[in-house]
Amino acid sequence: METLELFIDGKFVPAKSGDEREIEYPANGQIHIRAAEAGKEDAKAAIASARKEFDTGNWTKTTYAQRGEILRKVANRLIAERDEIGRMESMDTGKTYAEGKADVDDVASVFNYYADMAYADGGRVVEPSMDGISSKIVHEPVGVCALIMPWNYPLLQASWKVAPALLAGNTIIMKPSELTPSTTHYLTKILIEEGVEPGAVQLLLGSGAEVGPVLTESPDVDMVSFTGGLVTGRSIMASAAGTVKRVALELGGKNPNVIFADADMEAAIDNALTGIFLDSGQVCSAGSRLIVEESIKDEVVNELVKRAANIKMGASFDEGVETGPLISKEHREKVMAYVDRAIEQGAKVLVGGEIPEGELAEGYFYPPTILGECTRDMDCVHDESFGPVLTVETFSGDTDEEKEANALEIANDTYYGLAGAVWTSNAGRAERMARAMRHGTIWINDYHPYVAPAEWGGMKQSGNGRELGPTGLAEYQEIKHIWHNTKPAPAGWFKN
Ligand code: TXE
Repeated sequence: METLELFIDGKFVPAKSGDEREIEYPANGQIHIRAAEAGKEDAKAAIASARKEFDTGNWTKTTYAQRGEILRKVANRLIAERDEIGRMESMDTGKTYAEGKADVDDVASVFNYYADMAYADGGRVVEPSMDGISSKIVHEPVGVCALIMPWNYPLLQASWKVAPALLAGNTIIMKPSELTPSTTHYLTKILIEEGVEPGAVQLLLGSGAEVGPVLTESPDVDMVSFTGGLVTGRSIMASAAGTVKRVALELGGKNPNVIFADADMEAAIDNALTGIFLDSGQVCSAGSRLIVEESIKDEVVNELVKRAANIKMGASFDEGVETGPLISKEHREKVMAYVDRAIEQGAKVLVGGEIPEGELAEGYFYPPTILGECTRDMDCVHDESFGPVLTVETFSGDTDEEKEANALEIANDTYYGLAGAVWTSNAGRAERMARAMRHGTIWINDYHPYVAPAEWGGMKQSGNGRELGPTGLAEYQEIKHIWHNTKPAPAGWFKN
């Protein structure tokens, strides 16, 4: 069985300790590949190499145009090898093969977007209105960037960080989730083959708890960009404080999906289903909190329950499968504990909630689950389950203003602020709600789409910073002001 190696100082290498980890296919729990398990010494070697390349290597001497060309070639490779890369993604995550392949398309679009940005992103000239002075703002790389990724969209989350970080001229240390190393490992090969300086890319595989602190505490690492859980995000922010690193965090969400009675009901219900059950709910922007107008609650919930019961779970490559398992046994236990607690606190399981038996019993499957009778004091409406679990709350009001105010209050009653949606045929209401909802992305009459040119990220404890779009590039740039006096003269302040 193949073992994926680390990439340190321009070479694929085993871990110094020789340790390896077995990687499971979550649909049946079988080991399908092995990966080197990096330790602290490997992390230090990766930092030293990335530092050396940044300080004295060739990568920072390349131009934006040259780096953009490399990103374009990477995008072309991804498209050309989409089926195989999609297969790797499905094997590590258990997601359906269709989703695995669709992810690769999205990844290629991110590389293409930042390839285009090579020509769009200039500095700017400042006009100081002083004779002989030229003043300009230039964009420079931040330095050595540690990029730490989660397991739900391994390659996609990597691309949101890798493409802008490399375009800006940084050197990078990638650390995918220990559960899903394959596609980031393969991306490393592609990056090098398509022209990235070998020292500009380092790859650490294995436990974040082991190598993470080495990366986040090192004075030789200038920035950490992290996507993952809130608890880990907090600890990364705290440990980066010692060296005042730049920190970008995307930490998930508890995302409200608000449906008014005047919405297009067929579209609203269908998208509510996709919003929460796509990728078995393991999506940071999952519409996990349904907030529906009281008068249409029964109609909406009955239909959702009926359709949720018919979602076909199964292994990635099986015909007709619509959703896969959860990522791991441990993660499924967390989701089950979340549902148990919800029941304890008074929620009612309307559909799902039981681990499937029969042919799915080998994998880490958990069925689409809907919890009714949820109230705002329950943990389930505030905490992220990161599984296929939808909570239902209602709003009402005697007037339109009251209804909106009530819906809004519930939608904003969360310590997260990543994404949300509003469904209504009233354009004014849609705009009012979208502006007042405190979440980084709001969909009106839609759920889930995103595009590379539009920023992505969270308010409140969903994180800080933005990925994608021009801001996603700015995250990886230092801004420098260069003041050039072409007619130097004594300042004349001190007279003696
Ligand atoms: O994530 P972790 P976990 C949420 C979701 C899930 C919870 C925990 O609610 O149930 O997070 O998931 C690395 N220093 N999201 O435990 O630990 C780790 O190796 C540096 C939301 O799987 O956050 C992996 O590469 N790095 C989310 C990455 O952090 C550390 C996606 C994410 O793992 C580290 C996934 C440390 N001390 C889960 N400890 C989203 N925002 O989309 C771990 N890591």
